[in-house]
Amino acid sequence: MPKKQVGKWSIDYLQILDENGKVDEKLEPKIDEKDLLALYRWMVLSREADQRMINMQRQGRIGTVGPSTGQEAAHVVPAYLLNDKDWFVGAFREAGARLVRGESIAQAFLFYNGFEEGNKKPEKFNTTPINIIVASQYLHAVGIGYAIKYRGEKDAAVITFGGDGSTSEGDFHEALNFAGVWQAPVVFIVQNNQWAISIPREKQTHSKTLAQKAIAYDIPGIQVDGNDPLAMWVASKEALDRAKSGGGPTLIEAVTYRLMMHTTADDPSKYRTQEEVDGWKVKDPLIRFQKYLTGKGFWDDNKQKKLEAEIKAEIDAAVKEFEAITDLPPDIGFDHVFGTKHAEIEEQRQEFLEELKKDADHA
Ligand SMILES: Cc1ncc(C[n+]2csc(CCOP(=O)(O)OP(=O)(O)O)c2C)c(N)n1
Ligand SMILES: [Mg+2]
Repeated sequence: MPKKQVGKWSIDYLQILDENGKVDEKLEPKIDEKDLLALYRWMVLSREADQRMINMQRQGRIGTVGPSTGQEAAHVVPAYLLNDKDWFVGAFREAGARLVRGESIAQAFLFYNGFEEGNKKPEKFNTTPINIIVASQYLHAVGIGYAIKYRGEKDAAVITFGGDGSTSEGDFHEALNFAGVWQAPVVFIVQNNQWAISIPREKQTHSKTLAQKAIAYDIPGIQVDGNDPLAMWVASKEALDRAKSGGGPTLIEAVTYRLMMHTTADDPSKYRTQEEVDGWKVKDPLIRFQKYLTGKGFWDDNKQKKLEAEIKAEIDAAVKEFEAITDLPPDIGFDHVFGTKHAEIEEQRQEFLEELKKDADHA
């Protein structure tokens, strides 16, 4: 008996605004000037806050930080498209998206200084805290998506984020599988920034794309230029609309690049070349977005200078606000390990406090 073909699959790639700021007019979405300028502002704010946090870490004024510089389009744009009923279930490299979702810069400083208090969410938004456990957020997202569907909530969906490395975790596949089975309203966005600490994308998987992982679960998957805000707008909007109209989940692979270190605790020059980094710098989402806005007559040098001054003042104020918080005891982290007191944790707390005292006595 001859073999029969049971299916045929392919993966599309979407780019609308290229790295030179040239737009494909046939694909260009209609976005109001107000929204375009707001998006650009969030992206610049995210970049500048990132840079300030790196400086502060180097000065010993803040703890370890994982910068999202270079990835702003991939996470700011989808977050901007969410409404108050939607859920944002992030990982740890979506700083700009969290600002869009109402978290303050001072709060981010607090979090990166080791205080769980920085994870307090604005009441207005459905947002889960920063999640460092690679890929586990996808399962939370599917659970929330399932609940939205079960309760019959209207006009609500979940957007969840992870990295290229997260796609090698079982949690990622379990989440995609059940999102497919349940047709849960979940948009999975994988920020493929080419590296998982020192592991390059090529060593992560033999697959040509990460988007094609969707095929196994029979859900739509698309590869998008993640440094192109217009392509991220179109792909995210389409996926959210599908989720909200009963069409189930989508997987978006946002192809981008981590321009800075994994966290301030590592040195990327040990595992990647400057040529590679330089090759991606010209694809920076902020540069091409600025060119696009200028071409539309919405932007000029004066506006840029004014914005930079405004943002610097905003971040300066956040630093002041953060550094004025001096009443959080250094051992407060131990309060949050379990809901109730735990003998072993209390022992560790005592040990920690004794070490601190020794340090202070030697100072
Ligand atoms: C379950 C788990 N394993 C390992 C780690 C340590 N770790 C933190 S980030 C990271 C790499 C993640 O890479 P990727 O998913 O590409 O995200 P990126 O850091 O590039 O944004 C690893 C291995 C962790 N936090 N959780
Ligand atoms: Mg990565």
